[in-house]
Parts: sequence; C-alpha cells; structure tokens
Amino acid sequence: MDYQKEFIISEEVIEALKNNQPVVALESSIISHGMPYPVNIETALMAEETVRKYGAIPATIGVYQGKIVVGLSNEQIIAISNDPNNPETKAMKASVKGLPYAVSQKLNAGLTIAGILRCASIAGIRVMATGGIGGVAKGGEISMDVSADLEEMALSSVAIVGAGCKSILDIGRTKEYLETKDVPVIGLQTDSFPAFFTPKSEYRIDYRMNNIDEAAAFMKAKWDLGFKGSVILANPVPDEFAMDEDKINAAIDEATRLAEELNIKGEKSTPFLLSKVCELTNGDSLKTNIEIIRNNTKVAALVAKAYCQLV
Ligand code: PSU
Ligand code: MN
Repeated sequence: MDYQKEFIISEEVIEALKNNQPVVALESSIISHGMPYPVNIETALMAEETVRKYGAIPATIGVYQGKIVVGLSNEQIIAISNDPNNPETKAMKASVKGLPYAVSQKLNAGLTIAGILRCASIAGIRVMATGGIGGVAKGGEISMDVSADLEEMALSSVAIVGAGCKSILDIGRTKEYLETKDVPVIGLQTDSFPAFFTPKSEYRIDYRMNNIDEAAAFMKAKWDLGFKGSVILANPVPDEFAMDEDKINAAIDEATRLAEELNIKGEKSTPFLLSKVCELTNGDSLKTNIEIIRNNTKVAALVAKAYCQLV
C-alpha cells in the first residue's frame, strides 16, 4: 500500500496554488475538540466564508476516513464535528504524531496547529488562520507539557495568524520557548503579546508592524533567505469583543484547578480546559472565540493576498 495516495488536495486548492492565488489553511481541531457542536460547524463555515469574502481560497485541513484532505468539503467538515448524537462524526485529535494513526486506522481527525502546519507546508500553503496557539502549559517547567505546536513552528514555513495564547498557558514561558526556537512573533498594530480573550498581556512581541504589507514582506524576506520555520502574526481580539480580564482569569484558574484534581494530562488537557472555561463563563468565552476567528480569518486572507503579490 502506498500511503502517498492518502494525502489529497482539493481541485480548487490545487488550481489556486498553481495560479499563485491566495490560499488560507484553516485549523480543524477547533472543530473536533475546540468548540461544542453545533457552534463548531457554524464557526468553521463562517471561517471559510470570511476567507472568501476577503479574496482568498479557504483550505480547512483534516483527516476524513483515513485520508488527509487539504480543502475539506462541507460534508467532510460535518464528518469531523464530534456531534454527541451521531457516532459517524467521531473524530480524534491529531497532531503530527497522530496523523499516521488516523491514516492507517482509517479514522476521522481534527488537526492541531502542528498538524495543520505540516500538511499546509507539504501542500505549499504559506498562511494559516487559527484562534490561539498552543504553548507551554502552566507548571510546564515541571510537567514538561509543551505543545508540539511550538516544535513544528520551527520546522514548517507557514505564517500563523492567531490572537496570541490563552492564559490557560504560561504566556511568558511560551514566548521564551518561541524565542529559543527562533520563531518570530510579529505584533499586528500591537506591542503586546495578546492573551487571546484580552488584547494585551504583560509580555511583548518581537516586531511591531502596522500594516499587512510589512508582514508579507517579512515573510518573503525570511523564506527567500532560505530560513525555514513559521512566522507568528499576533492579531489581538478587537476591543469590543474582549472579555473582562478578572472574569476570564477566574474561569481559567478554576478550570486549571479541576484539571489537576481530575489528573487530566497530555493531549486531553487543552480540550478539557477549553470546554471548562466555556462552561464556567456560561458561553461568553465561546462568543469571544467566534469573533476572534472572524477577525483572524479576515486578516489571514489579506496577508495571503499581499504575500502572493510579492512572489
Ligand atoms: N488553544 C486554543 N484553542 C484551540 C487549541 C489551542 O485556544 O483549539 C488547540 C489547537 O489546535 C492547538 C492545540 O494546536 O489545541 C494544542 O493542543 P496541545 O496543547 O495538546 O498541543
Ligand atoms: Mn500538551
């Protein structure tokens, strides 16, 4: 069996890449594990629409019945949605380590940022949109819980538009880890490393840029120089959708305490914290999350367009 055949790029995406048209890769673990059904599907479809509205082609990447698909159809997006009442929509969470498992066992899977970066890079897609990046967990200096996202960012040459990282993580150590891996963090109209639900944290980005053309020029410079690895484009949540800092931090602290009490570790940890935070804020965190996705997919489409004009 030749597993190369299990990597499928949609016709539309192939065509766009061939003609140097902008393409934006979209993350799918947010569908399978990051948001509850059916908001997960609505948000995934909204993300695709937003990318199109701002002039790029969306490529949601996931594993459907053992095939890695770059450019999932709407039906395939539904098939990885983990609808609790429909066993056919069951999907695992896959980082790069889980991809061969999903493929060889013919499973459905939603891909983490690490997984998306690897597949986007193989397909030749240079920009991805996500919500927030994975990073060093709270207490990660002892547990060594560091997301594979950070390692993959050093390997795959893709720009990531994200709203920083949630304070379910240790933001300071996440920034230090990126520093060690030489992954640049560009602040889009900000000097502060965004904390996902709020536009600012006490940590700084590396380079501030006030417009998208500068960011695209940075990407081109990095990759033209032959340097591999990602570029993080930190795009803070718009003020009108930001959460109250005390409220969100209280929910995060309580979710973190519960995870410890229940001894939740490894790849189960992030999905558990995300769903607990959503529950503890009565869905307010989910509303903010959706607006962040809208904003990031818009900016990612504009970045992809600007980058295509340079190459
Ligand atoms: N952080 C979020 N939302 C998410 C994730 C992280 O605010 O949905 C997901 C992303 O797919 C990210 C993954 O790549 O969790 C990281 O998981 P882990 O911490 O197990 O590496
Ligand atoms: Mn982890």
